[in-house]
Amino acid sequence: MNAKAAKTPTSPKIDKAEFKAAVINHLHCSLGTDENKANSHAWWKATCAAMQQQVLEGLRKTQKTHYLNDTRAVHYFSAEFLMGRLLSNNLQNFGLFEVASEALKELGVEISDVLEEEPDMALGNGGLGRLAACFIDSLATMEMPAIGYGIHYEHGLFRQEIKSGAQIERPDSWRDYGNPWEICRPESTQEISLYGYVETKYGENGRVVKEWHPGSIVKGVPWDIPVVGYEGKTVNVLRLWQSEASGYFNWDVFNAGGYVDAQRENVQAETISKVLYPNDETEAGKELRLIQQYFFSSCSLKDIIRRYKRAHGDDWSRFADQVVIQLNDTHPAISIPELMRILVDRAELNWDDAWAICTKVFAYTNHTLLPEALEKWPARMIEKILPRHLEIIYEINHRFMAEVDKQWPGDNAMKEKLSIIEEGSEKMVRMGNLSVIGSFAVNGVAEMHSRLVKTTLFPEFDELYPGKLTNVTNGITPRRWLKACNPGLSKLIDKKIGEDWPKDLDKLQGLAKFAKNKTFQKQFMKVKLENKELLAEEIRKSLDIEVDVNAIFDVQIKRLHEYKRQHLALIYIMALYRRMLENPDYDMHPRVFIFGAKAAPGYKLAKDIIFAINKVADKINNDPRVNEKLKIAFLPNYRVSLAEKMIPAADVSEQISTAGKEASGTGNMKLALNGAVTIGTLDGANVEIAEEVGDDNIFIFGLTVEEVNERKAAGYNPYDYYYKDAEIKAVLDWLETDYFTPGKPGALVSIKQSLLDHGDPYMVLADFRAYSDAQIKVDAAYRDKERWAEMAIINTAKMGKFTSDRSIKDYVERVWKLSPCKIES
Ligand code: 6GP
Repeated sequence: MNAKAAKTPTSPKIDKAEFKAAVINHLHCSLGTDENKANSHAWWKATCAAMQQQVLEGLRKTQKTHYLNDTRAVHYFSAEFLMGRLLSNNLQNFGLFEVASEALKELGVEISDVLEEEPDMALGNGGLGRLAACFIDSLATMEMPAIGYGIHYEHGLFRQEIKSGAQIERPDSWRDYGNPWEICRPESTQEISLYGYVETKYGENGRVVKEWHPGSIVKGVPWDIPVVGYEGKTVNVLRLWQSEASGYFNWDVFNAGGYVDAQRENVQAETISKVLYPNDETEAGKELRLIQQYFFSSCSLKDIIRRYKRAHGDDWSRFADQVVIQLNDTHPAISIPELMRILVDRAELNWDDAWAICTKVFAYTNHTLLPEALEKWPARMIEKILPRHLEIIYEINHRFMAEVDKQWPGDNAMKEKLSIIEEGSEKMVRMGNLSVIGSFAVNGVAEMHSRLVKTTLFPEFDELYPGKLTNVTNGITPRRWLKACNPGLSKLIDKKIGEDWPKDLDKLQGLAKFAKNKTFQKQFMKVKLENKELLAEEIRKSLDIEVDVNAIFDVQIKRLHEYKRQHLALIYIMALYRRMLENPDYDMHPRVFIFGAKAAPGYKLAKDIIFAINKVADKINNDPRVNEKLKIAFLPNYRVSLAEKMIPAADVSEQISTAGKEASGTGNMKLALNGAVTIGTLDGANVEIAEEVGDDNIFIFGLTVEEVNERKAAGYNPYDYYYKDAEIKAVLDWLETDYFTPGKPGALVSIKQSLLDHGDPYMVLADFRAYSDAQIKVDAAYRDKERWAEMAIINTAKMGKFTSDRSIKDYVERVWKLSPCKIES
């Protein structure tokens, strides 16, 4: 047996010959092809099937053990799970990567080609969705009873094409050729109700009984995706709901005059799980989105209750001991009134008992302070879709207002502020307030963000509920984000400090003592160079651009958003270009600025910034006066599998959001873990990264959150910078010409307008000079090869804190109060 497989006692007992036989068997018996005819896609499917055999065995054992032990479990409710590809990850986590690789080699197939066949499971937009994926990996690795609940979108995040510099969205059809990992469980189908009306009746002892007569009923069919923990002991489940029409037609509604609604909604049942909303950090306000949220919340709650009842019947007294639900942002917040409805209307608990259960079950994570991302739903819309829930929300609010009055007697302004209901021309339901009131714990995602949640977003709630608001700093799984994506560096680390680090990332500290060691520096930087060569090849294939692997690879990868300030980097690139044109001997180390970013389809300025980056790139890349030293590569369709290629090759990590705007960031952690040095503001988790690596190993620049607020309060005027800084003026004016868009002057003007006429809301101009100075320091540091190698090594060595295992440990100990459950092999 392979040495690695043998080291993990509970990993499946399968060797190369058996793996090979399994692959061949699936080629023959599942796919109806053979070794001579099979294309890469067939090899991929057969390899997945061989792997899935092992995975399902682990899943069966895990589920049985959890059932027999009647374990308390966490239920992670998230509208997004940005999983990426699973084959490489599952092989790694099972300790079967080498086995599979050698087995395939003997069959004449390269595993790397097979892995490339897998479509990304892109059921998320960005940080929030990828965090959920890292968390379920850590939960399984740490042997925690846990289940992820979400939506089985038919189309995940759109595929981005770049045509003449502009973003075009194409549908993502990740399941067109089937998904070998998922298992449909029709026996666990749930039904959910929508629309209709509420009838008030009087039951025994004059008890008021509310009966919801729904206008339509939709089926939720669960698809289970196994989640393999590292070393393959626990295999948990991600359960994703797909909507289907139930065939139910409500004659009550028909008779009450709702014929059209009843029919239409019935037809629309299947559209509920059709597509992921592509908006990152903006609430959509669309009816279908609210329905999606309710759909997966209700299906998941009913699934939890079904499982609970199997063990405990109608005895609700232990529900909160067995069940904890984490709300990933407010997207599943409708779960709170839904659980109240089930407990009060269906289980006939009295309100106080039901509320006591509810507020012991839910915990809520806030992921952003941006006002446009704080969800609010028109009360009218909720009333139409979920009439009973609106009543329940009002009742929750009514009782809560009494609590507020106790704390701040007669203070109506306070009531207005804390109310779940926002009064105005249109009554709105504030999902954030509902989440805080209905949860026993609320957390932000980095120290600084959590402090701002307490002091600026929810200060009164912090006073009312001392201790409820807390911090859990985000993390990333080192299995995917180092071990699997960067095999060169992983092997070097294994040799230097042993193989335990993927499960105990603090072990990386052991590398710090080699940071000044010349031999280790060379080895470390050799791996980096090899990774840069691979990325250079990718850039050549995808963009037909040649890049110098000795140049600094400066990487900015994240959703495109003004607050993330890709346009700050763009303006700096243009300034560099000018400097080089004015002074052909301008002294700088060659640099390649590499971008990856999707813009929300309706976010005009974000799309304009993508367009501008590509237009500036065209010009510079083809200008022989500068293109030996300066290149720009915007890689289209940024996604998890592309990140896995870009991150290992990065020298510099751009984390340049306006202070106070990026809740945490997780790309910053991934890049630093792979030896990239950060240039960044004191924002989100950058602050904690700086604490870990020390000031000498990071380039911090720009206004602090306090300074940003002071400038704003004092009346920030971007024109001051425009008129005082000749370089800023020249660059912004350049945007108005047709230099980058020949024959089309003004094609890039919206960026200038946003930075001047629209007040530069994210203080790009205020931070420009500091950013430029920091970049000059980066350049100087890079030229000192030993200094740079030392910095890169220290970055890798000091990332222990940012494993998602640590985040999960924080949640488990401080919020969820869970215990691990060992799975015997
Ligand atoms: C993101 C935050 O912007 C990012 O800073 C953080 O690292 C990530 O969540 C994980 O916590 N927020 C979102 O993606 C979002 O949609 C509503 O927030």
